[in-house]
Amino acid sequence: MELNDSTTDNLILKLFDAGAVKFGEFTLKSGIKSPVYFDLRVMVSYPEIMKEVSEVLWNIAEKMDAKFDSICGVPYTALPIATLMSVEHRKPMLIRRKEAKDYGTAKMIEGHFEKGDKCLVVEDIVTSGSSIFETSESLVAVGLKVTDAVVLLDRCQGGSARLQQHGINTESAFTIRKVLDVLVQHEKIKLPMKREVEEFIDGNQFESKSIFTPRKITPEVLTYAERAKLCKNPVARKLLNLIEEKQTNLAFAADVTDAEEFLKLADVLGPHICIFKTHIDILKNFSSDVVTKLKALAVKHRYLIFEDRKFADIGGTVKHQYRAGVHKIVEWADIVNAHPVPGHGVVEGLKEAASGKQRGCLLIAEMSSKGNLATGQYTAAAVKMAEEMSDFVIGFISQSAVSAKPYMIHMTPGVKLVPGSGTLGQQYVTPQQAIVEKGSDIIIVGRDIYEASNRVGAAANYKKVGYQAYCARMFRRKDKD
Ligand code: 5BU
Repeated sequence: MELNDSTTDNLILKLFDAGAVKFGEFTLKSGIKSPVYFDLRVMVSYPEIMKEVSEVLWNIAEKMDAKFDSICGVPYTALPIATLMSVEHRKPMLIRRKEAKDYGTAKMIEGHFEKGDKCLVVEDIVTSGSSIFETSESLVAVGLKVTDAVVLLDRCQGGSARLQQHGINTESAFTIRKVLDVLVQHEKIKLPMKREVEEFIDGNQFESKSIFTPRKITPEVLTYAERAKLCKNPVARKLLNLIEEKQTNLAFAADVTDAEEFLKLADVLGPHICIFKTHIDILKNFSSDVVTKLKALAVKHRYLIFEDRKFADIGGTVKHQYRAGVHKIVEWADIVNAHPVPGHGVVEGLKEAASGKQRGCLLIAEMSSKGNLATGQYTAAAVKMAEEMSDFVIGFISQSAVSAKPYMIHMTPGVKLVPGSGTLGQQYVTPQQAIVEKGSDIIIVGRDIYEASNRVGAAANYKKVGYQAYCARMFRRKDKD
């Protein structure tokens, strides 16, 4: 939806003169090298340009006949533009936080709204469409509707088509092709540069099929209890059912070294958790009595025990490590996990050792620590291996829903109410980000609970926030039905 030519040309030239369009070699967020770069953040230094851009975007929304109750700018560049549109036309604005707020609230959207209200998304540039999509997802998660987005510049790389597939109609003031034409016409760039950029655009299209995270589909359309019915493995079934019954998707990482403290936590936190996750080898005073007591507490409070042993050897060795030695893990842990790096044998070895018992295994498909190698093809291979052995493999340790199979359970460590970096490379996301945005099923929380002055209060809060995030995901489903 281009505006009349002279208005568009003028605006493009003003943006060029302000330094918002640059030619050279630039590395984009995706890692791809681009011969052109738009930095529309510089607009904040040019009030007249800002005003003009906001008017242009408002006019586009009017021409689209978009009906909306509020406006939300994709953070950060589009925030001032949305603000101007809101003030000038007296339309309420909403702000989407990039990070959840302080302890306890985990609020992603600021401002007043009613469930079912329609919100117009405003953005400076659309490339893959993922920024608009993410903002829209956060709005939808709290009950808003998003059907329209207005953008200043479309890089013509397939973003609008992808958004359209998700029901978001996106209109731009002008395209990158228009920018090139105007700049050549006004002798700001030469023809070869125009050709180079055009070649880049043609060679860097985002496929409209591989839209965002298709895996989000599964967890979002079924409840935990509905998914329980689809599980072959009885441990997975039990876990999904008890999550729904106890209304908690919190796994507690019991990383304390004293057995007495460990058992105390297993008792007092019991009502708030679905899983008690152990690193049994860090206990300085381990005895078989500890696990006998832990098992009794797990029955009393109805949670499962997950020994985070991360097996990573050949099948024959992990079989012994699982059932023998001091800890005899197979005797008491409902769930264990393994690195897929040795190949199928690691799972086969564990499965043999668990024969005759109700046990489940998680594969580590992604890790929370900075610089870890479990990414891309490695993650994809982990998913394939798990799906091939789904009688014993019940899911993943991952940062997102890596499998679309409804019987696969995703557990995410590195969770805190305030996201950021921890010590020794640990990285944190919020429960909202893990469950709503990344489509995970269970949050794993350690130090934010055992280091709290009120441990039970902290666990109760995580229980509430984690389950609310799941409910927000389900609300979105109902909205779509
Ligand atoms: P924290 O205190 O909430 O950072 O504890 C996280 C727990 O999850 C801790 O027991 C780790 O060993 C475990 N963990 C993790 O943090 N990141 C991973 O990728 C995997 C496990 Br796998």
